[in-house]
Amino acid sequence: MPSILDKNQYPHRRYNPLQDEWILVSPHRAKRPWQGQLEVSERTKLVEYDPDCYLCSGNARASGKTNPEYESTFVFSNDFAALSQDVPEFEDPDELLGCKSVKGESKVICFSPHHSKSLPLLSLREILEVINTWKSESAELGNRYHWVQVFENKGEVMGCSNPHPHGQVWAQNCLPSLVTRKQEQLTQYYERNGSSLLLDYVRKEQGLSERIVCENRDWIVVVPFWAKWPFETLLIAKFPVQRITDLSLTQSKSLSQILKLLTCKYDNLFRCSFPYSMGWQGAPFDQKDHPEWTLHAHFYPPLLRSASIRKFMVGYEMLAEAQRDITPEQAAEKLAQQESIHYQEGIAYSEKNNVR
Ligand code: H2U
Repeated sequence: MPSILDKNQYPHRRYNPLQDEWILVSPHRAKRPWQGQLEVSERTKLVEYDPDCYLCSGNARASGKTNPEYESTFVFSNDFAALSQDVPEFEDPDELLGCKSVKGESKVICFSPHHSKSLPLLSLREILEVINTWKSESAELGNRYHWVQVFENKGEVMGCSNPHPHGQVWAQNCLPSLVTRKQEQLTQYYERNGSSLLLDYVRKEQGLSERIVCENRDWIVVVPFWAKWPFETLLIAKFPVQRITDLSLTQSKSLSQILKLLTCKYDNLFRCSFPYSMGWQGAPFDQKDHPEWTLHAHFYPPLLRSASIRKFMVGYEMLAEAQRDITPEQAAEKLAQQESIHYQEGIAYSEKNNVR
């Protein structure tokens, strides 16, 4: 048995220690020429206000309620919330038809009044306002609920219902399934090693320098070793911090920088407003110390080869296990190579300065 496997040549499985699952990597399939066509980089008109948008400032929502004339971020209770505070206690432990009640809340967070400015097009100050809203909503909901999930669905392809940049926050009184598994994995690692799995992982990635997309003093972005989605990334705090509510102003500022950089690179990769689902995960809000946790965000983008060619998790993935062709190392290299200036802002610069 060789001591090293050429991971660019042979199919192999990689272990995801956060979810205790395996991912099939088939690098030989990615050897076919890269034909990821670049879409024509037309400058999309960034409409500032859409009179028909449910989320724009001053407009009426689907529920008939009217949004205030907001000037920064704006949070409201989801008019069609998936979770409710008003649910009677119930549990049926039936082995085959198990069921129990859940209490919670869902809110929508508009990132700014500008109808078309997604995260990479917002200024650092505006991104900081989004981060501060994530923090304050997490703190408020964390007083009442065990789990607070901040997330953003971006782009129609990810089921996002409205182009006005927005995210959501859902909170519930028990840990959701994927989080329960992550909690178990982090706890077991901490009990075995006396350290945080993710901080140890950061050190390993820094030592290898194979999957780093970008980093600054406080944050690092990697395509994780076990990534399922072609350009999936993990944004991890490089310092011990368990919850988003514990970030200092400086750490939030450096987060705004890395968020802008990562999302610019994403948009530049295929010259489109890069779709994804992203979300923050940190320790549960149960008033306990959780040294096993390190605050992090997952980005799950569906695109594979161009703005219009996506990866589908079907067939083998639905029945057996996730599979990818392009290796995480190749994906990280492609992302790392992208310019840090957004292509739309680059075009604006050339137009202004007569550069062709
Ligand atoms: P997406 O992030 O997936 O686009 O979801 C937006 C949420 O906004 C969605 O859950 C809510 C929908 O219920 N919404 C309102 O609460 N009021 C509206 O007027 C439009 C959309």
